Amino acid sequence: MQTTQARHQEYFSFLCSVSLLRGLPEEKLAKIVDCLEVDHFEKGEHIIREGEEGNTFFIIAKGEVKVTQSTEGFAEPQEIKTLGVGDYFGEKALISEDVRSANIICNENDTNCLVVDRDNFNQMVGTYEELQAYLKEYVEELSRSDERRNAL
Ligand code: WNU
Repeated sequence: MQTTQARHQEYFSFLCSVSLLRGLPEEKLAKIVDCLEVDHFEKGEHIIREGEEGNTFFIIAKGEVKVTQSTEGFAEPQEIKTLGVGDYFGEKALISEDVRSANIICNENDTNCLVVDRDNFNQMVGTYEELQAYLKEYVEELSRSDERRNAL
């Protein structure tokens, strides 16, 4: 069995490699590791459903997910992109204080996500202005690309 300390070290090194978090002080990253949960998913499982309320932010530690969205003129949600290790999702509902704006579906068996709840997300982002500004900008860009794509 892996010790708590080894697990801590493993996720700490992983978070250091996540580009979004570059610039956060080490003690901050260590705190995030302390309040992380790890969730496992199998191919085809919904991790996030469009229209649902959401209070969590995810970072992919292993595997792959796809992003789909209901689109005008199509019966089925349309695939927008795939995300892999080191990518993250779920920030939009937290930042825009809105429901989930797309589906996130597991695209590979044994996908692992690190999950941060709203309080910890706010602590992680809130105390770091550059990160907050970057995400806010990114979320606005997502809303514009949703419109261009005629997302419902
Ligand atoms: C997109 N439109 C919308 C992605 C992940 C992180 C960043 C892009 Cl900074 P949520 C559904 C999630 C949403 C986003 C993610 O899906 N998403 C998109 C789009 O074109 N959402 N509306 N592309 S991947 C991605 C940028 O994280 O957050 O909480 O749940 O609405």
